[in-house]
Amino acid sequence: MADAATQADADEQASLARLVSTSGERLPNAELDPWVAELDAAAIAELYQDMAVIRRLDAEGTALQRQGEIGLWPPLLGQEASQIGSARALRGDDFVFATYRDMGVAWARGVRPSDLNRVWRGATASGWNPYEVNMAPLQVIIGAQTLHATGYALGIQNDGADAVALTYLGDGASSQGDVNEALIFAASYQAPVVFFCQNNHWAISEPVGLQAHRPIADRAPGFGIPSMRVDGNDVLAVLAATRLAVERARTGGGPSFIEAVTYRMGPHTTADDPRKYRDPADLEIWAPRDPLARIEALLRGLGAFTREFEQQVADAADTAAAAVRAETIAIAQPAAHELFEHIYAEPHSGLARQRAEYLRYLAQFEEPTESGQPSTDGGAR
Ligand SMILES: Cc1ncc(C[n+]2csc(CCOP(=O)(O)OP(=O)(O)O)c2C)c(N)n1
Ligand SMILES: [Mg+2]
Repeated sequence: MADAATQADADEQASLARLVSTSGERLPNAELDPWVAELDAAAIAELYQDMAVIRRLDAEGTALQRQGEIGLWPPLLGQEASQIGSARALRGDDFVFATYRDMGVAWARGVRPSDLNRVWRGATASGWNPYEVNMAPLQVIIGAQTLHATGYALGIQNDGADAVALTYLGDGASSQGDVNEALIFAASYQAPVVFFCQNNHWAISEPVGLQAHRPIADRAPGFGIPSMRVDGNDVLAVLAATRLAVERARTGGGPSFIEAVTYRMGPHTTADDPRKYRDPADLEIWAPRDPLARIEALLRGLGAFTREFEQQVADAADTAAAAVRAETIAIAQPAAHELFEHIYAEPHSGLARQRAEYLRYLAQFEEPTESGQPSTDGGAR
């Protein structure tokens, strides 16, 4: 990094709310401490295990893509604390609207990891029933999910319920019109929604500094929404900040915005090669800020990172990885006509025509059957 960039990085790090240092020291923070006061070593160990399991599932995702079992994988490496700390702040009846990179959030909500891969394998448009886990399908249209979350939060408000909507967005998404509209509506109606921005410093190949000449968190007060900037690699700080924001929303205090400052250690997706646009020295700066290493150090200090615990974590990661692999490989390709199902709630003639045309088209490529006619099941396999 050039001197100016090194200074900017140091200033940014110094500006973040943090509860655990990179060497595992528990740091005091008057605003955040009360929100994690009840966490004992066992609870912190659970957060660690979650992070270790999703790191392993993430590596498995990349491997499955490289082996041709899924079409694409967007790695979350480096963002484990942001995803686990925020998702673990929620109640079961809260509702999550997240993005393609948020496999760790889905894990924390109880989504089966292979259900994500049903989408990445091209077998379905939505891998799970959103109402079973209170989490919408992962959104690929940048920023769209923030509007869904605000709309859902308005519904909660209308019902007089005390659930909260939590939506995830990236640093790049913060420039999107949808996100700005979602913020305006959330503020106007004081909707119970929390905006959780994972600033991982990149929007594909564009560095965050290009679009954010000030911290992204600073934008929210302009909408009348309180915001906080936390160390996104510190799972305790993320958990505390999200609990604070969720409680505010739950008790009628309206929306909040959290900027979790983290770093995308891998490529944008398996279709990207970051060596083309980023200095590998950046990774050396971020590696010592690893979200797992600091919690391991904290737990060691508490005498809780025992050999048995290490083995338990390794077993949990192995089990999850083996399951996602076996289940993903077993996902069958659906029949082509299924593409036309679940698009509209009710059938209509335009859709029926397209479906018939598509099946006729596919039928040209099929071997004739005994009757001499190609089968028209759309190639179910
Ligand atoms: C509306 C829209 N525009 C453009 C894209 C292409 N696109 C995919 S990912 C991405 C960058 C998003 O960056 P960020 O919001 O920081 O999220 P990250 O990938 O870093 O998690 C873009 C522009 C898209 N998917 N949707
Ligand atoms: Mg980003």
